Amino acid sequence: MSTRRRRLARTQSGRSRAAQKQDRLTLERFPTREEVSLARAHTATDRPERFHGPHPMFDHFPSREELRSAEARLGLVLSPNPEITWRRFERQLSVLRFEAIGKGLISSTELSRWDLVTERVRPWFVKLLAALLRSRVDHRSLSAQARQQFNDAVQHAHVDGSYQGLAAVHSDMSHRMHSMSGAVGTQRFLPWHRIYTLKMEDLLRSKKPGLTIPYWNYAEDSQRPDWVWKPPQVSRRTPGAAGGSLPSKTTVDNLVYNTSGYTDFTEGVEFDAHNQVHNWCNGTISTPATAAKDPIFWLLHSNVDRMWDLWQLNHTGTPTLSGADAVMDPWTQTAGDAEDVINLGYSYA
Ligand SMILES: [Cu+2]
Repeated sequence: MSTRRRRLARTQSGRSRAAQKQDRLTLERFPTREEVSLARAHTATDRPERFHGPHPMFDHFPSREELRSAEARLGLVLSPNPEITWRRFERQLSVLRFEAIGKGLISSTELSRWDLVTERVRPWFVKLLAALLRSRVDHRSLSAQARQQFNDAVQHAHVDGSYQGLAAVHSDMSHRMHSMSGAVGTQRFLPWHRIYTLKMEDLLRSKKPGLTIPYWNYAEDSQRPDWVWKPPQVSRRTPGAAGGSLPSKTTVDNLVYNTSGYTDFTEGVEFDAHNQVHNWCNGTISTPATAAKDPIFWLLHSNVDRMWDLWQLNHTGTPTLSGADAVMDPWTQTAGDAEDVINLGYSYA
């Protein structure tokens, strides 16, 4: 035994049992062989307190969705790496290809077609996985810590003025992003607000990597999400006291599942499941020019965007826009760019 080890052993034996226990079980550095065997001899009876303490992220067993969304918010890489996952999938495809040839389902002259499809699927598959890792969740499923993260990000963006800069875009009605600007506004409402919400999410992610804007599913959740930080000068008065209403689940389900044309759908959403909600909230968020100053705006629009995404999964139909009308100014993205959330890099849980 080296002098150093002997000194260590002597020091340890002279200390209280509790202190020794602390020492050998501290994981702040790599343990020696002796420390490990000493700790092993005791693990059965006296596991250290730290293993019984609360988990830093969960106070209950998380569902798959909770775990995924926590990972996405924290920007952790516990989830599959999209490229590696593609390679696994590709390997499986080669097995299928081999089987298909063996069973005579495809001839060797048709193999190039198979490979073409595989090549076309690849970039979309990688995007899908990345988008699943940037998933927007129901705000009710956020932990206290996740809510704090969201509010911290909003406050940081408020301190440097970037929040106000982006919120001010909504006061410029020359962007024609509502039906109150006419027929073009009706067509632009959904794609414009999709890009707008994504710009805010990008801004907040620059403050807190991994964060996403949660949605407020107001058809099934009649509480205004007042946990969201309220900037100074923003007013929130009694919900419903100045008119407006929250849509029922039946109204929203009818819009999402039983409304076939894009124009009918977007008008239904804008008037019955958006304008009324803004007004019901009662305060800064109820006036188009100031609405985005209240950060609840983003939870409301995350939900509007989610309804469109759901509709898109069940229907065909796109905004009728061309030329400058199709450009989501002041940004360069077009209505076409805004069509698919997976293409934009996020998804809804
Ligand atoms: Cu709105």
